[in-house]
Amino acid sequence: MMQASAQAAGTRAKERPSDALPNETLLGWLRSMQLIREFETRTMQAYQQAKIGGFCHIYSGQEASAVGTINSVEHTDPVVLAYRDHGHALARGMSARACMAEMFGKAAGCAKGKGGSMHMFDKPNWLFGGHGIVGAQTPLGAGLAFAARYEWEVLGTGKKKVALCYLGDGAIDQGAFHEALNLASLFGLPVIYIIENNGYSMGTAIHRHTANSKNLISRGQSYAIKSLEIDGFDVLNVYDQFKPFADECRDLQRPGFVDLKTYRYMGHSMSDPQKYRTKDEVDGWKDKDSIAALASRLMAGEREGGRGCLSEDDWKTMRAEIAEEVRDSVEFAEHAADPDVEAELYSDVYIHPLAQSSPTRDFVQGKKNPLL
Ligand SMILES: Cc1ncc(C[n+]2csc(CCOP(=O)(O)OP(=O)(O)O)c2C)c(N)n1
Ligand SMILES: [Mg+2]
Repeated sequence: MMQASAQAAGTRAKERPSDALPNETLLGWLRSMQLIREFETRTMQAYQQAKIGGFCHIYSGQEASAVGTINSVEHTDPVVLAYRDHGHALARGMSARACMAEMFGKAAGCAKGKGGSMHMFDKPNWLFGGHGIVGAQTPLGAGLAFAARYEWEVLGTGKKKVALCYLGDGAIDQGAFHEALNLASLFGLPVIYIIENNGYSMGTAIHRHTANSKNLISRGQSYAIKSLEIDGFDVLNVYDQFKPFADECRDLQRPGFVDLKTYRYMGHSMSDPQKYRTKDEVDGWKDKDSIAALASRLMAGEREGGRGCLSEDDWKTMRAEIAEEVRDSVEFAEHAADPDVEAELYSDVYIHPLAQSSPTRDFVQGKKNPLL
């Protein structure tokens, strides 16, 4: 009897999508999460030294969210973000140099230094920006999905894609978000709204800023959108739950809604005295830190459910290499050239979307919406 249930458990465990991933992939994820953590630590230092201006929001603690979800989709699937965006940019493949230079306002930044911390745009990596207006990216997520489906289904020029639109728990009561959800459901737009639910909107806890806060997925369900809750602090769990969900949204060309529960270790932004939470609360989350947890899993032998593919020394070396990569990015950003104001001030600001022959122009000029 015991044997049978152990066997059943073994079979179940083998069914997790992450079990099929090679060690190299998981080591890559560990590297990616540690890169984000180290990058954010250096960013805070540079900010405190007044080398970075404007608002700046640190992602430390939330790494498993970006790494687990972005690695569940393809590189050409569009991604659009809120302002806490450095981690996603790095997870998507932006170099530490391009990301840091952007924050320093330098021409070598991903957006030529015009965007800064909150606006990580990166065309080669299909990153359609961080956005500082809470909820502003949610209609853009619907638009990106509309464009992708239009290209695949109507123009026959693309492949089936799924767009990822990230937002915080503080953005779900914005009107624009509900308008976007409504259209996504009506038109069958392949966009997944990922609520990175870190429990706070600035200094206001979720139960104080949103109604029915323990049941966020009811927001998606009320628009007949398939919705899922994920423990977002364990990167393998994020992948195991999110990968099949994203595959289905892509296959069926339908939207999705995810309440991904996570936590930020640092204040809301670089100027936050954090009077709204206790040190014990923060420490409680740090005790189950996603990076430490993945490292232990990769170190543990197969008998303990691990991979046995990482030694203490390997981990030390990996952290040292990453520290060097990030140190180099700061040095690079410091010495990089400022943008040429004359040439750049008004470039890349507006384009006339209807100026050229485009699907948008055809659509706006009165052709019937083919997705309806
Ligand atoms: C439309 C709008 N209202 C208010 C703000 C001010 N504001 C900036 S961040 C923020 C909190 C958003 O919290 P959440 O969406 O949970 O994201 P998190 O910071 O936790 O990642 C607010 C209210 C804003 N930027 N835009
Ligand atoms: Mg939040």
